[in-house]
Amino acid sequence: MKPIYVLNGPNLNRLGKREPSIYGTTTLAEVEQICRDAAGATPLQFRQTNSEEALINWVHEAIDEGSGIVINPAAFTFTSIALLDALKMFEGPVIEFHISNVHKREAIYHRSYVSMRADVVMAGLGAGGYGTAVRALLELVAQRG
Ligand code: DHK
Repeated sequence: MKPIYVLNGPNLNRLGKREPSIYGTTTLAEVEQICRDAAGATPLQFRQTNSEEALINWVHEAIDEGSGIVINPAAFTFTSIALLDALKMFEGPVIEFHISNVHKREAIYHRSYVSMRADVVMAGLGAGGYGTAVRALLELVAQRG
């Protein structure tokens, strides 16, 4: 089976220390382990970057080599048409994931470009929700055969 991709955007490398009242104290390394436990035997590419170019290049890689994407684009969610355009070329299932409930936060976090392509949007489950997102993605991939 082609790998699933879990892609993370800017500032998420600071998880654990970053605004714990919003993002909790789980580190990115712990998030990766949560995803790998949820994926089981399914191959998984787990990445994080503060660079828009790198994130877009990983979506391009997934277009050729991946079966599904869970993406937390972080701030690029609300700014990047380029990322949306890249995701539009991906044919597999896409889950947009946010640790916090962005709709409960400041207005700058309310309008997502990524949601224009995402099949599913998850927000507010906390860092543990990454496991739920990976399991949901595996189901979508299986449904699509
Ligand atoms: C993470 C960020 O960095 C913010 O820019 C988003 C998202 C929310 C999160 O909840 O995972 O607004």
